[in-house]
Amino acid sequence: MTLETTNHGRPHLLRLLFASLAAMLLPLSLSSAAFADDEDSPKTWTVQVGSESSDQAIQGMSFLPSNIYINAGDSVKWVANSAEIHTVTFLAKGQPLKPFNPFDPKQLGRQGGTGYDGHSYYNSGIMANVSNTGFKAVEQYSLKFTHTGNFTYYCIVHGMAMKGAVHIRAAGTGYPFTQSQYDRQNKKEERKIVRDGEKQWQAARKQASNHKVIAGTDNGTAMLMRFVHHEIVVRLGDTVTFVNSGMGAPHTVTFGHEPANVFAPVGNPKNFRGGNLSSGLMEPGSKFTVTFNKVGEFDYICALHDYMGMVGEVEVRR
Ligand SMILES: [Cu+2]
Repeated sequence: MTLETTNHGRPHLLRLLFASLAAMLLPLSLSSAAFADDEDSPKTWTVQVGSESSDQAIQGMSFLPSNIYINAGDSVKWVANSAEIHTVTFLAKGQPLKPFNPFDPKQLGRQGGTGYDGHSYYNSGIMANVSNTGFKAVEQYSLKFTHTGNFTYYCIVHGMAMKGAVHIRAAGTGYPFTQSQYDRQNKKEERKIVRDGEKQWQAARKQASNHKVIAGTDNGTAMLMRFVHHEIVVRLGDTVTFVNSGMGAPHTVTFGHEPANVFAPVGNPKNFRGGNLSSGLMEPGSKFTVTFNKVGEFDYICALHDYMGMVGEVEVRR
């Protein structure tokens, strides 16, 4: 698959443009700037959904900021910030958080209105900043908040590993942070996630061999979406173990055609002679062992993350 990069860079350019415009206009508009900061006028706040390294290899399971303090009457706009899919989901009162079901339309698509009522099920649907995820993904989701209180929401793809909260106070309350303070903190968080991902990548390289492939790893926040090593060479009749050494994200090892249901295993891994073979969903900590009984070069993918570059090859020699 080719990577969709159409939108990359554009928001940044726009921000630069606005920043320079603002700098030019600033001396003329001090009074109106003060007026715009009036805490009685409703504001729209922005929360980033996910984060990633520029090559998409490292993905973050975070809402940034994870806690946002707003006033009744304000809105929150969530913006997709990664190729990895996420959701913004407020569960109904008493509704349990269940494992992600990629066939449930109530999880995949938008649910609920544009104003949060404080107790019903609201869902953004699948969010991503690219269009080749295999899902119908949206880039933005907004809700207006009129009830005061503290409301937790989840990404139902990543469950307990990825949650955030909106804290709504009475209209007119002073805000503890400005949007630019949140944004600065977000940038720090994003850099930390990339650093953590790179450390995991280095550790994976040390653990990996020609007979052991690390099929993704994560620390519950930073995820590595790569096979390590992505190219290996083995002898005819050798066995290779693929290990998901993470704690939050599932992956697959899929040779041949991508099955319609990537969650179900396909083929016999004890005797692989080319063609279709798939691990099914590899939960964190699980292994998939394949014996290669045919000479050749065999490409495989993670059916969930191939569009961000999670692909590999096994070369089998006599
Ligand atoms: Cu994967």
